[in-house]
Amino acid sequence: MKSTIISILIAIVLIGGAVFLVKGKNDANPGEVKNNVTVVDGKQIIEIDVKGGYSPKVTTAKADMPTVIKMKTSGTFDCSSALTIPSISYQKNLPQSGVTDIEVPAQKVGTNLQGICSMGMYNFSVNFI
Ligand SMILES: [Cu+2]
Repeated sequence: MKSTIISILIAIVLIGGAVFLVKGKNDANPGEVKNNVTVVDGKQIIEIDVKGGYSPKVTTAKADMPTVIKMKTSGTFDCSSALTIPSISYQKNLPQSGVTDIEVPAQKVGTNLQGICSMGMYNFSVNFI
């Protein structure tokens, strides 16, 4: 009888642990919306994490404003560090760790700026509204 109760308790703990793990994974979803746009001295700063892809994948930013995209790498050894932004003729290999500023001239309303890795595997976009 006592061992039955103990095994039920163990089962509850295991299920609880599994639920916790799954929930934790969802919280780290790179597609999640997060506040990565700030305005400093009339310049718009967009921060994007680069590692195994780009995060966040979609950013909404203000049009008609000079913009800097800060690409942040940290131990990034995959091809997401080989970045291309075709619409502004940008192409660069980002350092394995560090922050790279990309100057983007003011964009028109409705512009969708796309960044892609050298192989076209990973991408991100900035919608200017
Ligand atoms: Cu790639």
